[in-house]
Amino acid sequence: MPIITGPGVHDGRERPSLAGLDPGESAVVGQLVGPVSIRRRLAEMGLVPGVTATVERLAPLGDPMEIAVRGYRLSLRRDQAACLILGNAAHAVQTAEPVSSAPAPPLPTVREPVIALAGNPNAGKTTLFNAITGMRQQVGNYPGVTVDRKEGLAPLVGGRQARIIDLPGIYSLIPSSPDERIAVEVLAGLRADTAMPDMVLAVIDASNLARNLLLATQLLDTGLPMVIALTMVDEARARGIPVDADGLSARLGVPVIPVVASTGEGLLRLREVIGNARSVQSVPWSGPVLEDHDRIAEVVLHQARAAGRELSPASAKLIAWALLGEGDFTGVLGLGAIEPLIVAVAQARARWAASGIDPVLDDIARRYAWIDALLAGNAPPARRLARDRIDAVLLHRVWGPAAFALVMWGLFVAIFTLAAPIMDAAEQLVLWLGAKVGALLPDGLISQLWHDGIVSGVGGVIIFVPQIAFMFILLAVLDESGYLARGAFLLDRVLGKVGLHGRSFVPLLSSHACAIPGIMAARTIPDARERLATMLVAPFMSCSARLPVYGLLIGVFFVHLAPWQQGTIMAALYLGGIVTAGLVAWALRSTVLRGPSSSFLIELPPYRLPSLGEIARVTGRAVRAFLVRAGTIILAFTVLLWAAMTFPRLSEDQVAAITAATPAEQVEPALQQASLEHSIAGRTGRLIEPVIAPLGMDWQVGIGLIGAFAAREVFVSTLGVVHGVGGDDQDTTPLAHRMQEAKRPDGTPLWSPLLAVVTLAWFVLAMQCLSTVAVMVRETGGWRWPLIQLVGMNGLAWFAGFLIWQIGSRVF
Ligand SMILES: Nc1nc2c(ncn2[C@@H]2O[C@H](COP(=O)(O)OP(=O)(O)OP(=O)(O)O)[C@@H](O)[C@H]2O)c(=O)[nH]1
Ligand SMILES: [Mg+2]
Repeated sequence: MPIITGPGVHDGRERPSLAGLDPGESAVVGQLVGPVSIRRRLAEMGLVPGVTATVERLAPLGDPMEIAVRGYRLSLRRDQAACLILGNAAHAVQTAEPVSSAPAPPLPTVREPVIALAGNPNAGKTTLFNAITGMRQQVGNYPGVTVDRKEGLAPLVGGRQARIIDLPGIYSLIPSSPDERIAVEVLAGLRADTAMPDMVLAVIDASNLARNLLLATQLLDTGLPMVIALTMVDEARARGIPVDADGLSARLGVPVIPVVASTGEGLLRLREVIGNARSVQSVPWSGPVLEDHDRIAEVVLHQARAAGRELSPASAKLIAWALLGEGDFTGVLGLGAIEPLIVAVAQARARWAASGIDPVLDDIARRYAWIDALLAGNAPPARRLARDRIDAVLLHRVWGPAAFALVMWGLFVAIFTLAAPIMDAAEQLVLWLGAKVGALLPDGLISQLWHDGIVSGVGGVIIFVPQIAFMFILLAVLDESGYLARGAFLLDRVLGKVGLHGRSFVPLLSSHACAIPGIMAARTIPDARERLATMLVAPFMSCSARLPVYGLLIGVFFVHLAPWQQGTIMAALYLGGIVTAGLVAWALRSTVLRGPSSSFLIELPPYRLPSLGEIARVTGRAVRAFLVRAGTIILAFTVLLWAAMTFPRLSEDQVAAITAATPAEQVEPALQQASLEHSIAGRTGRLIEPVIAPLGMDWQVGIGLIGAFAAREVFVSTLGVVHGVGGDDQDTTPLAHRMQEAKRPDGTPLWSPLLAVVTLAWFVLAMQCLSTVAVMVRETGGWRWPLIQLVGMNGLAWFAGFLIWQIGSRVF
């Protein structure tokens, strides 16, 4: 279908655009040009003709740029800013005629009513969701934290309950990325996993009213019963922005309740009012485009009915919007013969073309004109707060990147140095407890399992809790402060060079905690190829499951270094993953995933003081998850591996033969070695030894590598068992010492710093996590890319290990 580009088609002459302004300069937008998807998003963000925008600063590499518009900050690339032609626009002048509405039908009583939370990204939806449902979903101060629908129950007045659905943030009802699509599909009742909402609780950020109200006008158009929760009123007050909920309610035709979800203010009122939702009868911003929308919605309803499906008028409207916005919901609907729909859409487009209407701008500009009229008079320029000035340093041309490097390096050094003393204490505690409990156990297999399997294995993993906790505390501070969006701004150019996207920053950074949420966060990337490339390289980021492995090997082989030096090695490992990810992304994007880079628009939210409660919750959740992992999967595999390393046992004849053939003082180690080799695990290790021998690894390390496929931490617990099996039951030497004493058959030490480096390289690069594979299958909709990723990453890990060992063992 042809795309109507409207009156703003570039005429070839250079016209001054926003891209040409210097920092500090302001100008009025006169016209929007360029591809329809970019024009639409710019307009949705409030950049319609007649609006004044100020260039705040350029990113250190000259691109993207940060602008201030309608009282908030937006980062966009210069080629997008070039779509904003400057000039004096004759824009529609509106009066703020009120919306006419009527009480919505009462919420259903035979079942739980379904209430969807819809609003702009970062408007506080999840904070509100958590406050009314008592759940603990992740919140964070950047747009795009929630990328999936989440359900919870909330009490209504009168003892009933409602099913509340938290959604990803949307700027408009025409989605442009997978997360936004989920939100629109839920609102339209098009998802099998979610019932059609009975009403919408629109979440509107009071400190950023104009842009948030755009979505409110669209939600009202759907006719869905609605109540508005006006969030962040505390912040609006601090900035001197008036909060006139009653005035808004009178004009918007629906109840508007001011709330501060983080403190609970206004929640009681909200619960009382939820039953009084209203739906719209007619709207004052209607124009030719909206009228055509309604006409097409009629056709959709009719088509659906013909195909034997009863749609609600709201769904039909949302589908009509999607159709006009180049989205395609007909596949989901299974509408069968959709010819009448195609005709209706084509006719509407022809009408707009004939009368010179740009469908995108016409509709959005009408809405903004109404909103501007509504806010006129009560919108003094928002007061800047002291914290708004932090960006002068953090986004500075020179200090910005320096601060970024310092923040990232500091993150890893802090994890290492702050956690070290606590870890030492934890290790002592584990050994002490192990010995105390062990003393109560009868000698024999049970005692062996306790010491070699559980204390060395699981205990060896658990002592890394402090590091995991520090990692999550620091990441939560970054999340909550608003710095992450700045990271995307600073790195967009660099990421663009390797074919990724500024928005890849958050998925990649959060993959340092765990690749699974990281891969899901890639849903906020609009372009399919950029998104896939981001997901494919995300597991190169060192996740927290690698921490115990890094920590163990650094602690054993670089123990003579100062803590800050050990922290730097740790940072280098993380950096190794990041650099590899960049190279692989670049290779993918210049071959199989070749394609243009998409647009990059991200809101830079105001800095917020991280709430201690939230940090404690995030960290608590991570530590609990780690302990649960240690107590379940790691424990189970450790025990399994212990059994595999213990059985079958040597026969008495074999023991006698070895005893006879070995000098008396070496009988004990020789027996240990022989029994391990004789076990199932030993034989399996032997089986894979030829594959890993070129990497300097022997079968004992091989057992660990196999264990790591269950969970990476199992490597540590397996080594604990490998180097502990058959030892003295009361042996309480830490794993580190036992590793240093382990020998190869020729009597040379098994572990050397070089082998440690090879193993570290393996863990940086290898894809060992089956849960990540499962998430990749879900997110990419098939097995192809996950398999390519699995084989590719492990191949790369092997090759890197091979090079390091072969070169290293010749040089040293
Ligand atoms: N001052 C203040 N901050 C709030 C309020 N509600 C939420 N926040 C903060 O605003 C930020 C965004 O909150 P979220 O609840 O994650 O926003 P969201 O709408 O779910 O965002 P997405 O999931 O990205 O769409 C977080 O830093 C919250 O702590 C509020 O009423 N007042
Ligand atoms: Mg959210």
